[in-house]
Amino acid sequence: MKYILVFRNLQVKEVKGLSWGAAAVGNTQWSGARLRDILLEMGVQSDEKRHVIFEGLDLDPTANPYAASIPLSKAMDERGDVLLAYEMDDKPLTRDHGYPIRVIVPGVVGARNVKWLGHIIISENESDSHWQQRDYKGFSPSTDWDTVDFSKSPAIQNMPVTSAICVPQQGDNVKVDKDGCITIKGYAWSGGGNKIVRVDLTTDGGNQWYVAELDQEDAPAGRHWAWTLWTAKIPVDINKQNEIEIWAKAVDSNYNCQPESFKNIWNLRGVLSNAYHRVKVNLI
Ligand SMILES: Nc1nc2c(c(=O)[nH]1)N[C@H]1C(S)=C(S)[C@@H](COP(=O)(O)O)O[C@H]1N2
Ligand SMILES: [Mo]
Repeated sequence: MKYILVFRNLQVKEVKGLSWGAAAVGNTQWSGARLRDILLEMGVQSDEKRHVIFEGLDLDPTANPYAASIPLSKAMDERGDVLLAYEMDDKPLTRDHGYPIRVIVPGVVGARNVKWLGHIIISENESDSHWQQRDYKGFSPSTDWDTVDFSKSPAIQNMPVTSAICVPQQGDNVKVDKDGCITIKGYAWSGGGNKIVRVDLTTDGGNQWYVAELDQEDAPAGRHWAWTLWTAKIPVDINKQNEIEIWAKAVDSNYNCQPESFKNIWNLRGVLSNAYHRVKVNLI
């Protein structure tokens, strides 16, 4: 089972959050026990109302543990693949990644993947933790810290579709092939187990689009937890311009695609920032 954490930086206006850039991302293989099996063994029955709260053993400065919750229905879903993981890449978890046990909730924002797991609580309510109630929520671009009402937005669970250009990087000098092309590589991912069905690239602000080759796992529909790697060979005309801006956008199996600009999806915490990834490079 694989999962990925995706957060991206905004270059619109400052956020009170973390500047992840396009690189705060991981894709690895997790092994462990299915949470569903453990809960069934304990006689827990699924329903549409309750939640599973996970508490870590780490305490914040006010002595509260890190905590988050997911709907019980996700935990009990046979196709939800929620795991109590004790291995990463066939080795015991490292301390930083949650030794001895962490929760893996594939398709869902990193914040619900509680590390150093201490308690599992079945509850009528979501976790009342700071991270569930007053963080990791989306708002309108016009909502600011004076007007925000965190009770008005749902906690982020499934993440939106996103992609990033990894090669070349911003400011690189890129050698044009003999055949007049450059090669571009990156990743794409969508939350909720949605498959990446296409990645489109442009170097002229969207007049001409090129479709990338995809490299992805052969997962069942709705269980595409891992990232998709992509490669595209794109023709460029070095005589016309020697500085280009490459844009990438991914499309998932719901035919949702990334929004064009960060400006229109800006939010005060800088989360869910899945606009087109843009990289400026020099052709040589
Ligand atoms: N116990 C505990 N679990 C936690 C956190 C934490 O601070 N404490 N941070 C969460 C957040 S916000 C993220 S993005 C992921 C990061 O997991 P990683 O270190 O494996 O990348 O862990 C999550 N689980
Ligand atoms: Mo996070």
